[in-house]
Amino acid sequence: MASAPSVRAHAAPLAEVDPLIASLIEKEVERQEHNLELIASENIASRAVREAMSSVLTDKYAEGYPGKRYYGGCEVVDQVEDAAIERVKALYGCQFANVQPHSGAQANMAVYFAFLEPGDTLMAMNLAHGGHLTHGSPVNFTGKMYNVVPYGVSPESETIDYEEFHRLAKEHRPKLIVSGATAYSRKFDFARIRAIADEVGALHMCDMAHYSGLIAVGEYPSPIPYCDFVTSTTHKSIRGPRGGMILWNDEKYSKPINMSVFPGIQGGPLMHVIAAKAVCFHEAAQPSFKDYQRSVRANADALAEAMTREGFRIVSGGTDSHLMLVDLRPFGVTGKVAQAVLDEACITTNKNAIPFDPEKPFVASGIRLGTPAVTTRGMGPGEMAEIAHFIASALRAGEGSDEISGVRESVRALTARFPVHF
Ligand code: DSN
Repeated sequence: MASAPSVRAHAAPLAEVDPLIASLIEKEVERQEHNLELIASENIASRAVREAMSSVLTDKYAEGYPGKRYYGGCEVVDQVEDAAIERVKALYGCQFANVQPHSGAQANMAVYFAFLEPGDTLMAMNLAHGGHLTHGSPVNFTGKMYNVVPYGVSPESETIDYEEFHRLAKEHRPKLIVSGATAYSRKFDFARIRAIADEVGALHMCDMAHYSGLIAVGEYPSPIPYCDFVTSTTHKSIRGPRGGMILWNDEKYSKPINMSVFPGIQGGPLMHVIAAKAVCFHEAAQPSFKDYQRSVRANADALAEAMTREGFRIVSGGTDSHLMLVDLRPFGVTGKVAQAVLDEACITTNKNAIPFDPEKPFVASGIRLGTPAVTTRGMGPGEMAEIAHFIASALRAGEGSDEISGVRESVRALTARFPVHF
């Protein structure tokens, strides 16, 4: 018997139903193929992760937690969420996990709402020195709700000034200290921060979003043993779907954290995304993921060295992670101009303030570069040297010049050798 017309329409492919959106997705596929993706917070999720994300699990309401839902029919999604929780606990060696936060910002919000009252003191890295919006920026809810004490780097070493950190903690006695950053390439001394937190009676949360892939395989120090709570996104170096998570070890935190996520700040969990998180954690437990993260690190060192040879200054002189901040002042361009010029050359970066930046944040004196996405494509140190040369050539050429089209052709030739989507 033929299907009813409405059922047939429901099964029609995207290109037939919505040619505009289908063609825009196709254009984004093309852009990703031809561009060099150097934004440190981006990566390329696997086909398996994307399949889970586009699955029928998007249809299911499952407010609550496995075994304690507010909806019927959750027997399958319970197993999905349990798998994600068990896998992430094994990956990071922790006792408890909540995989429902829709984003890193919501993971952070859930912890803050669980343990802080409005007006409490929160100490976190200054956004201008590498922190994150949700670490106390005045334009974010954290800056509006809490008494924020920012810590930063020393002007000489451009690494965290722990003596000043210690002094600030003793003076302000924060209720919560946040470690982790979005534009800090060096290692955090989590043990030292734990000791300071203990001395002043503070809780310690690490937002490991940027470093989570490296941490999963021991290529960056783990904050887990030194923190009350660890938050993360799942789409940066860990290479999963866009989303967040919270990890912890002490059972007394389980109820406040879980209640804070749901019903505190979220309703129904995104079960298709949680399934994709489970796939990501499975992939991250494979030996090949360790090889991948080692290459991410090696490529970051190679890129930093090659950029230095090309005449750029790398903030703090190098990197211990997947990212670096590049001071553009030796080239006489701002971050804003550099980002636009590099876009023209099909090199995707983001302008970024450098510590003690004389420019406004929207202009900035630097760009931030990261190696997770180009490493996923299979590029190695040789390609990092080529990329540094392309960046230097593009910035010397300037916007709208003939030379830029030459760089763009070279970028296209390089990206054609390393396809993204097979
Ligand atoms: N916006 C992210 C980044 O680019 O680092 C942080 O959430």
